[in-house]
Amino acid sequence: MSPSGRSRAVLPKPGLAAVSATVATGVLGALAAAPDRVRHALRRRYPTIAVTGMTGVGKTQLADRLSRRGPGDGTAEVGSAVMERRTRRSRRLHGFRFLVVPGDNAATRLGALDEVFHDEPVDGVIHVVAHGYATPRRAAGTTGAAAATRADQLAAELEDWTITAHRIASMAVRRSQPVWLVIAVTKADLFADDLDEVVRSYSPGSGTPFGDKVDELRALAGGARLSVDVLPVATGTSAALSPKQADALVERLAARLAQLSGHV
Ligand SMILES: Nc1nc2c(ncn2[C@@H]2O[C@H](COP(=O)(O)OP(=O)(O)OP(=O)(O)O)[C@@H](O)[C@H]2O)c(=O)[nH]1
Ligand SMILES: [Mg+2]
Repeated sequence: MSPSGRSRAVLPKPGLAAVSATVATGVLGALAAAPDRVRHALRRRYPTIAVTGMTGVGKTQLADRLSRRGPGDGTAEVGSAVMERRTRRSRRLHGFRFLVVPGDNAATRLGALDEVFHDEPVDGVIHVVAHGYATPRRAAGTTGAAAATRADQLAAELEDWTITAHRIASMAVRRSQPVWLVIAVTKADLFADDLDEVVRSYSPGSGTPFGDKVDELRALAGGARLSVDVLPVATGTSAALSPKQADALVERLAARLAQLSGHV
């Protein structure tokens, strides 16, 4: 067979290639190139959501689950090294774009926080906590096992929340439109029997150290500018939390995101 004959048959015309590239990029690709008015309309349909929380808490798994993506490759030991972008496509050209900020073991964390809270401020925030069940992780680039007790991890959650809450407050006061926050209490399969109590401990007005910081954030940002929800969720299952119950929690979170984004 003549090599030139073969290549002629396979290579598409340049015009065709350009058209299919445009189609493939679709609605989201158009976002970047569109004039302001169109960009606003598309952004309402596909709002951006920052996913924050300490390392090992379950951000990547939750974003994968919400975007109906399978679990990624084995990074379980060190965690995410860069900001991850995921899209959930829902009905009638609606959906969400998730920006998962890497946890505190990643060198890219500060830049990612600047990006979502300052450079291109997001429409909403999912802050992920896990009742001290964050998987201990060592800093990227170091070796040796990571060890931390649940008490350590609870303290680290609070420290991480203090930093993130400040970022959310300064974003909220600069914005003209309201910002929403969902505190996602994940790994609920690990404490399903105490779920209500745990959720309450992360809630405004609960009087816990975490709850006090939520109250401070609301006072700083102003109640009308910032809405706060606290919802349990799980990507894992256990004897106390069936796959069906875990699914229902994820769907309840997704339904709330749609409400907050004005999709329903
Ligand atoms: N039991 C249980 N384990 C979970 C759940 N969600 C995540 N995990 C586990 O927790 C570990 C950390 O999850 P990741 O999603 O990688 O955590 P992350 O917040 O992205 O962490 P960094 O990328 O380091 O910031 C993984 O081993 C997950 O399998 C859950 O709902 N239940
Ligand atoms: Mg991750």
